Amino acid sequence: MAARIGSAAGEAGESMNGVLGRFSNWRIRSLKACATFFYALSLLPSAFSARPNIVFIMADDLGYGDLGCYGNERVQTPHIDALAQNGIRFTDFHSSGPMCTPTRAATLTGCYQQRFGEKFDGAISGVRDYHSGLPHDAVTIAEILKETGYVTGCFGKWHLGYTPPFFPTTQGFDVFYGLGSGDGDFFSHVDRSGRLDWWRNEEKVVEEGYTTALLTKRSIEFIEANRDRPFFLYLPHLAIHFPWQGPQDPPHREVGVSYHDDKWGVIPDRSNVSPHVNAMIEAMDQSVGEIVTALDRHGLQENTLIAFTSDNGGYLRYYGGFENISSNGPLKGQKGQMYEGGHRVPTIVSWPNRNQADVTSELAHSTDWFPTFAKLTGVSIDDMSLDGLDLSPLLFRGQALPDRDLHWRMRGNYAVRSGPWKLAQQNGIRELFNLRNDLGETNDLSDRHPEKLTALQEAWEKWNAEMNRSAAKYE
Ligand SMILES: [Ca+2]
Repeated sequence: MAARIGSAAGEAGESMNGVLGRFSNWRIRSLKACATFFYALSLLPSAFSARPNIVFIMADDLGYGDLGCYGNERVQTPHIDALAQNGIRFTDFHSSGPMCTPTRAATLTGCYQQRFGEKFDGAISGVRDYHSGLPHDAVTIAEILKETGYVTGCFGKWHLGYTPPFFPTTQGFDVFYGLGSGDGDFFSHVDRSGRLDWWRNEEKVVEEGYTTALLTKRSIEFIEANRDRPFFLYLPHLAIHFPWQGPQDPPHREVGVSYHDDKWGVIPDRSNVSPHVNAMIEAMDQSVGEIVTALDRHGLQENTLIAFTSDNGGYLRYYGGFENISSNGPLKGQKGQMYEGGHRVPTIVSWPNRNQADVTSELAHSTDWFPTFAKLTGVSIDDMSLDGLDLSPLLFRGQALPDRDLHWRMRGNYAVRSGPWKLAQQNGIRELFNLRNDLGETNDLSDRHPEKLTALQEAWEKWNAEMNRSAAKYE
């Protein structure tokens, strides 16, 4: 079944490549001038009817152990678990950064975020970076899908620019609904700096409702409005980022007040944040269930790939006495760190009858989404230089992925992964681990394997130099 379906996806690709091949040397940006032509092209049903819809759900700060299908017994996630049961669940998938902005930049561009400058090592700030964002000449997966006939929508947390013109609408999305910043009150939609941060395209809107529910409602409206044409739905939930507010928790923020020192919500018992977080997870799971139901209601499940991932690992604790927040399962460390708990994330890909249910230990990464979605939708990216790998041979034919090294860097901390080996430098302490028998990164092997340590350090420095060269034009 998987091979036949892989072939079906390939057929869609061939028909598209036949159409698009003539333009393979064009810069994606120059294709914008041909929008009218491509719109006309998109009306040709025979060439496009087989192109799958993509629903790409990204949770925020969801840890490796925060879902039932990843071993969590304190929280109920039946809808996400069902996705995993029918799809492919990754056990070795990594966010490109241990924080929000970096992973989003890499996910949407297929390139390491460091290529866009050191600013993208960590989260862009609503104080320091309010009037900047992802460079406009970065090419996003939304742009290439939009320009080849997809309708594209971003419903959720952007965090690649706080305000227009650094919004999704200038990065390939036909529609944007949600928040520009890194966190907002789930009820009042006020950001950390005390600004109303709730948008429809490039206009601020006042709207009541719980963020997760609002994003779900608008996403379903988008699915329904575009059920007869290929769509790309990017749903980057704010959940489970702070403020830690479940649907039954109270609003916290008001316009005009700074929350930089009070950003967590109303948490009566700081030693146990998990009841709030678990309610947020369960609301997000409910959202996944509603999305799947909507697809089913319109007969779209057979032609829709759903991907679910997280932008970084979970917080276990936070300064100010907050404890017992997320779960990273057996992993060491948390959001913001170079240990596995910072960047190994839950990830599921489900396409009913197209991929065989499986759990895979193949190594995969945020930058892989772009080439994977391009391949699935038949868009040639041969002339683009991307850092990610097309995952479709794994997803649809069960093939192993090629070996490759992965790299991380954030504000002086860094890591590199090569096979089972990992070098991690966190807070000036450099260690070497073998994840095959030490997933929890407890046993530093630097002294026993100095040659491996040196090799990984050299590989990382080579990568780092390449990133800095690439980023020079943005600095
Ligand atoms: Ca995050």
